[in-house]
Amino acid sequence: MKLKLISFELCPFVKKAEIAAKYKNIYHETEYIDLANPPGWFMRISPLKKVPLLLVDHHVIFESSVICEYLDEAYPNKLHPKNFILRAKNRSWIEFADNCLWDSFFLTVKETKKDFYQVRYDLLIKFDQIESVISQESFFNGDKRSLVDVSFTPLFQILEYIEELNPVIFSNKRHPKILKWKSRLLESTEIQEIYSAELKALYFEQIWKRQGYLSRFLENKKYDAHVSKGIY
Ligand SMILES: N[C@@H](CCC(=O)N[C@@H](CS)C(=O)NCC(=O)O)C(=O)O
Repeated sequence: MKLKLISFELCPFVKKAEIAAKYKNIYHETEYIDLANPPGWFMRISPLKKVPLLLVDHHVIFESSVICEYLDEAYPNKLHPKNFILRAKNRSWIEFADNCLWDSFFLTVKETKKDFYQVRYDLLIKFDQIESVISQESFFNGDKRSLVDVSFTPLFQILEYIEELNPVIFSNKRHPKILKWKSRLLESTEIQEIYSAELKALYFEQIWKRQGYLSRFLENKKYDAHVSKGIY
């Protein structure tokens, strides 16, 4: 089977697939596209015109959570638990992680301080719910890494970048278990390899491009001359 991941470097949904492949040691090619100017072949094969796509020989698989599940089912070293109930609950929390990812996107595009803080409020309420269900051990389910851990990792990394600009998201007092879990996930060698210093610089540039409230926390002079405004 030949695997190719159609990717946009900064997309957190793509990162879910990359992380799952990395933890499971799955060899695949990657083709990066420019989402601001997507190529015709991509528009023809992507049903929702979105990344990630996983091409498995001539088959097109879309939706990041489905891609992660395919990789998990088709290759050894399972991340999903065997137990049906636990697996269903994990799927629910993966969906929940995707909802939080949208909040992290909104944090970067909301233009006013009031709107930024409203999204932050919504996200922290979601964090309260996560805090009440995560295990005290290393990973979401306990001592074994799962696709829930994979799905929350890009969210935590993006929020770390946002926190560097405006430290109002993570609180050890309100969410001590999340903070420990986040550190464990982000400190792993595999994750550090994916989130390079160059990628971090690109994230900051993207935040600048979006010209939301958050971009006020960046030194604008270094971007003004060469960065065009836009979402991607
Ligand atoms: N639910 C999708 C979301 C993917 C998604 O929104 N990808 C964004 C980039 S991060 C995209 O391709 N956007 C292109 C567009 O909306 O035109 C998934 O999990 O794969």
